Amino acid sequence: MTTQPATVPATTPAAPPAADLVAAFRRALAMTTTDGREAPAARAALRAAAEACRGPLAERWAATQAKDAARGKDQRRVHYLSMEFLMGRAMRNALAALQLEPALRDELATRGVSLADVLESEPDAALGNGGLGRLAACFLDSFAELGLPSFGYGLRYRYGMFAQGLQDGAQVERPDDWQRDGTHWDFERADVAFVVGFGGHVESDAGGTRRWVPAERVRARAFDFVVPAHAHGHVATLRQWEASAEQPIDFAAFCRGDYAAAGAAQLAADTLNWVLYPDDSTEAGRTLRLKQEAFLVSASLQDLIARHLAEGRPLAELGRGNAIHLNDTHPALAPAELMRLLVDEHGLEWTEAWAITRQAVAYTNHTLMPEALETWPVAMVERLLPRHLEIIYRINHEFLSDVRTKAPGDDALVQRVSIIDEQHGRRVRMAALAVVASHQVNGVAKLHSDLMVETIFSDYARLYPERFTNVTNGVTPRRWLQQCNPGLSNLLDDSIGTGWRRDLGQLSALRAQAGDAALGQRLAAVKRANKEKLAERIRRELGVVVDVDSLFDVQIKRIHEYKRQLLNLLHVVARYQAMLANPAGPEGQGWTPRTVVIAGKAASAYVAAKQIVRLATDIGRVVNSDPRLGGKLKLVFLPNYGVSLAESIIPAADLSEQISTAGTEASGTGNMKFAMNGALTIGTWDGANIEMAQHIGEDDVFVFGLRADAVANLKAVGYDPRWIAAQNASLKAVLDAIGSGAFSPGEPQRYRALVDGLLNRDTYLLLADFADYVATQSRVDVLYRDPKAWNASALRNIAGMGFFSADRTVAEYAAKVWSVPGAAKAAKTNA
Ligand code: 26Q
Repeated sequence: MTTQPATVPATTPAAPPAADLVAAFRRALAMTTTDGREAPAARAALRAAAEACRGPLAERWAATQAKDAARGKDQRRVHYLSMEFLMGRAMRNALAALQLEPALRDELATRGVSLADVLESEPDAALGNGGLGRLAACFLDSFAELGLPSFGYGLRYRYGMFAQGLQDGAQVERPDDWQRDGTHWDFERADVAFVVGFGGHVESDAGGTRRWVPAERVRARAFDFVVPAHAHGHVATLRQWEASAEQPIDFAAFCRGDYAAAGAAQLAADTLNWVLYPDDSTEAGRTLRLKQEAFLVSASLQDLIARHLAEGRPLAELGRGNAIHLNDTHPALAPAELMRLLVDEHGLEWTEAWAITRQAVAYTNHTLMPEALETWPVAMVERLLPRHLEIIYRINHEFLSDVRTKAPGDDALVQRVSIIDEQHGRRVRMAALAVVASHQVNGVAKLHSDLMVETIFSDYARLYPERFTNVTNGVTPRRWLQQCNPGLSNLLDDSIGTGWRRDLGQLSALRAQAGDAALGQRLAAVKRANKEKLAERIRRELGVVVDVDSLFDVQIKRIHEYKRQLLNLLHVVARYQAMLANPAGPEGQGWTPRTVVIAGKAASAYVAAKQIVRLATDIGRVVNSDPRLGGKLKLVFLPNYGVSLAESIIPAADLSEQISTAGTEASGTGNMKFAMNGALTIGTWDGANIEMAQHIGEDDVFVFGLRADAVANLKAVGYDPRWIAAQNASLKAVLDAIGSGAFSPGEPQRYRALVDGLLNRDTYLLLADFADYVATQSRVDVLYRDPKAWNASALRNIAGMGFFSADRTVAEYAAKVWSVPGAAKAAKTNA
């Protein structure tokens, strides 16, 4: 399958002459450094280099907007609303897109600075928690590459995801001051600003029109983060809103000398942009979170309508000309706000406005966990957004009368599907609002989409089956292969040509060469070089020396019980004990040396997740210093996981751990990044692991554990973890060791509750899957000892990953969810 862009011809833009860049770089450097004779610090060089890229990026942005506007009435723009965009660094991507890397490298060299150091000095824009935020960032990259008329919309958080440190092995959180040196990549649009209201009351005017009179008014100012394509001059835009008070200071209060009162409105506005909320928000933060969501939605939709009208198109065509996509329910106030703008502000009839809204809105669900589905107390919505609540009530009223027509007399159904939950103290169910307002609702991998309509959305799916669909996730091959793994990229160019960079489906050509031992050895050499770099980083950051020839076994992702980092740790302890008990190894074959790498952040309020982090560091301390192992087992926890750490770990991984309880991981996207970089996967039959196994070939994936239906059955008949532990001597020894303080001698009870939780409940069935997991890890060991077979399998893994490009994912959304003209045909001819 190929994934050529739907709308943009594959032309290479005239790259700006390198000499221009160098001149601009020198000018910018002269303005930022105090002493022109000394080698600039990496950060000063970074700023100057970014400054030099801004001109060409701005030109591309203007050309893209002009081209999109000129498409006229057949055009459909996509508006991707997300509370999170986990962009990471931008410099390397900009240099690649503008083809300026060699010139900058040379210029820096003359000043005694290495490009690598400059790139490393860039802070991550970590404006997201995890997969959902990174997916949004990958989509922007594909929007650019596909030339899709689009805007990403988000908030310009002052502090992103917290920085994670370790103190005595436990996680500590520090603010992530990613803007401390200023921001390099965004363009303030002084002419783009809207007022967003909160609180107040609703009145009726003489004609009966409802009008909201907010008590608080905040200005939303636009900052555009520009994401360039590589193969042509198109750019994508991430428009991030920053709040400021309409009246930044209360002058009367200032003159009275009451400075706190004078600045109160600005402070209230500032808090809107203050921090990105983690996924387990505390009660205290919830009001602010709801305000953030409303702020994003209102500013973005006002911007959308203004652009539509400025292009001379009538409001009646708003739904035809614009797709509004909800990245999970976080922006699910959008349909209510759009109705308010269309009916109250622009005078449309309710029915017409609703038709427009339904035509525009679509929603992606990213989780099946019922406890993770967002709801807001009606009282809170009424206080902050009184008019929106009225609108939600009316949407619900009309929806429920449709339900009553379809299922007369089924009051229980009406209660279950209502947008207002009356059972838990009256709350607005954001997922219900999103489903009711959307023309398409999708999950992010086949299994997830199937389970979505069988479980959380089963009632809605029976009422409106045509609304539900699947679009399997993908990742951008530019960042996750080309840029993070230049060694492998060159090898691919040599063996299958360079076309894979825009059309990842071409990776399949590698399959025919998978048996080529020489190619396998070249792949292994690339991997080894990447492992050396990672080993050096581990030594530098943690002081732990790891064997570059050992199997690098990696699990990096948010720390969550369902992702089962703890199962990974149980295996490490089991292996440790087995190595001590039997130094000769299984069947006298010796132990395959392993380096287990774990990284990930635990939400600050998530006690169990933080315990897992601490246990990982505790086990690592004991194992890494035990001389009896001869260095054949190491466990390292790398702190402060984020996009750039992932870019350095993934290319160095031999084995990718994707071990969630089947049915819990909606998709996963890290799994894709690893396989693309030639790691083999050990994983459950969950999320996108399943489709990966189907594309790669099941023989080349280490699948283990209960499947989703078996998990559900086991829970239904009654699961007894204690019985499992009693049957398995090795498992029992592992739990005894952890629970009795073998890894926390200073505090023997530290993990008692964690172990008791496993024995008493084991919500995520770690014990049920333990034996199969350990046995499967032994098969991994055996294959690793046969480099020829391992390399061939790694090549087949890469060959199977063409489908998992975000370019394919976005093309699929464009065709079947966003109805972008031409996209369906392009997707079909390219399928
Ligand atoms: C909710 C309410 C209040 C505050 C925060 C939140 C919140 C924030 C973030 C809820 C959920 C999230 C993040 C979810 C997420 O990242 N999901 C992941 O999405 C990926 C992309 O589709 C999937 O690959 C992962 O399987 C899924 O876990």
